[in-house]
Amino acid sequence: MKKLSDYPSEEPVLVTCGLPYASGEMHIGHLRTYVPADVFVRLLKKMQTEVRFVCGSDTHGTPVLTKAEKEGISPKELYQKYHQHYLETFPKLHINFDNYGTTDDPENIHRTLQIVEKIQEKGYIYPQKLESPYCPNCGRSLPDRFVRGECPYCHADARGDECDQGCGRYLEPGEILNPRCAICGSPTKKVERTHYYFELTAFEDFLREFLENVEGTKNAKNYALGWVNEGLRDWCITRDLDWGIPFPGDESLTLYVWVDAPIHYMSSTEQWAKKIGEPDKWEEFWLPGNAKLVHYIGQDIVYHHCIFWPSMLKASEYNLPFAIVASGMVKIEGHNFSRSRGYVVWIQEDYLDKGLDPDYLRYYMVAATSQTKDLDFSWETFRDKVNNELVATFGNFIYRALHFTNSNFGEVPEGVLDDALRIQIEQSVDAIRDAVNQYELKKVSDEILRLAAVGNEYFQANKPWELVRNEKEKAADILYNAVALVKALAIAIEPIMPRTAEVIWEQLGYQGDEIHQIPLDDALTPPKVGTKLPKPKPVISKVEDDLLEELENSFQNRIKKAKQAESGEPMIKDTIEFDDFKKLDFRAGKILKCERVPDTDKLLEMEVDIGIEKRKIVTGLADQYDPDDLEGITALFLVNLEPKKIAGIESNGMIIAVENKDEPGQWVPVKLEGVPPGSKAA
Ligand code: B3M
Ligand code: ZN
Repeated sequence: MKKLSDYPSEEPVLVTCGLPYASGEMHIGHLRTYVPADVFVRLLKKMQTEVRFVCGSDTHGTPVLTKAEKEGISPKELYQKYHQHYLETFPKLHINFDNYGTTDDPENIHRTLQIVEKIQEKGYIYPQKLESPYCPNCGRSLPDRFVRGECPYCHADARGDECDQGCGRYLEPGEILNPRCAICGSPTKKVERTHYYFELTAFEDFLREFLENVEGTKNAKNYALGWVNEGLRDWCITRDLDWGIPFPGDESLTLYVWVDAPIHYMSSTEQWAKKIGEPDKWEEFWLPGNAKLVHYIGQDIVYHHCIFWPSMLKASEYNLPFAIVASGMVKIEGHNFSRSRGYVVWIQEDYLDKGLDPDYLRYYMVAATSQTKDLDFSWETFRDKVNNELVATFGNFIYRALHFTNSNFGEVPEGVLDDALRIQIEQSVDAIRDAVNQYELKKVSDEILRLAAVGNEYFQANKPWELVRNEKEKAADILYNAVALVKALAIAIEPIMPRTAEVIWEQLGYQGDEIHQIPLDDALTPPKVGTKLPKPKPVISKVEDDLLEELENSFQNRIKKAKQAESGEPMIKDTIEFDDFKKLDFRAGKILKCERVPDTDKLLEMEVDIGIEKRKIVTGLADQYDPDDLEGITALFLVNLEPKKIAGIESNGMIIAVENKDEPGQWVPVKLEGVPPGSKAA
């Protein structure tokens, strides 16, 4: 049963987010979890609950190793590069962690070893022989993502440790059917060696009880209970790999990445505690006691967080998760998310670099759909959310109210808060609190929009623009109420759109960055009469059609390119903008002289009169034209191409088309006889 007394919470709360693998750039799939988690943290602060927010880069395991091999660098170099990228990109989206470390940090290695040793001591780890895949061609053993095959449960194509395209189950080493090497595609052989298992089966009863009581979203709890009821298997926690944390007991083996990754939630808290000069403070969260641990994760890692992780914590006698919030996945224009097929939106390249406001994307990620549903991203729906909700409803009310008040009074005018409006604001504050308790943040954005619509109606119904002419006092009262609503809206939107809230706060005559500390309950206190109001500007701007078209085009181009790459067809280069095309300077030039370049098959050297000057231009057309055919004719040249040395001669332009000898004045393209269509120019 859901207790509505969870938040605001007396006990401190620690919020964590699933750690991104430091093996690629941030994309919109990541934001499905990080944005709601950050919004949740800001909401708890608004509810005056003590809250900390930690995360870090996941640096071990085969995701990092396979990518490093592809890029030809060491796994450490690889993760450092992407770790830096995450460190820089999160703040750009106003996602502010109290600490963001890595799983390769000394604190994490230390904490992992402590936990594993504790579990060993308690007798829950045992050795067992295991037959696992080995590639005779590559000469290596194939843990996790190094192997692909068929899921033994649903028969979908799967990777070694996870049925990523089908039922989503975690797969034990050696379990996958028809395994083949993910690098070279060869069928695999089996090799036998001793591995170490965590006795998960001993935790079934514990897990059943834990899952009955854990808070968060139903999807996490119900999936996990289903798996426990199907019966668990013991968990192999070692891998035959030389990247990761060595297993204490047989250092030739490495701990499975899913052992040390969640432990970073703990070591990241330790890093934060050290940073603030209170090194023991992490224990307040992690020793069994009064703190609440809330894990925000993607729905694809429920097994790891609801089965492995609580069992590890239980076995090592740490605090247990209070809530697990699992978000639905992201689709792109109706397609499953896929980097390789181009169904991806990169945060830096496709969003920030286009000059789009991060707050709009935050709003979209929260408002598009409920927490546990799949979110189908498209630029079209993004534009609709911004233009119809943020601009037409929210921004419109804020601007109208502040603009009208500023130009008629220049300050917060005298008035009394209307009872009906106060009830509306109270209703919003309650709804927001309920939404937090249900981990359903879309209800927060829905509620804010509802309140903004109330504002628009209030303004429209009371016609302050008429009152101001001969009933100025009445006008003042209406605008006092409108400004009170603006204040409530600024406070309520801050967790979702922190930067926009700062701007509104300034327009209300306050210090912008103070908005982050203003409690939710202050939404019920109107601003002080007489507060000077600066001249406002609209706080949200529309996504224009041109930009939408540009975003759509670059998305479609990426998909096209991915398709071409997959089919092995030659690729068409990126579309060039018309403005770029206009930079090309084409001019007619008379070929005064033309002769073969000695010792070459194809090259002709021409002296060309382009009107302003004479130039030397080299072209590779000797197999198409006799020098005599060209001498004396006028052709079309690109004349602002940078000079290039060809066979030791500097060429200053490029021939594009020649005049038709038989019909002077008609241009014909440069003849390319015998050249197959689609052949690329150098
Ligand atoms: N690094 C990313 C994922 O599978 C993985 C999360 C670890 S959370 C402890 O989504
Ligand atoms: Zn499956």
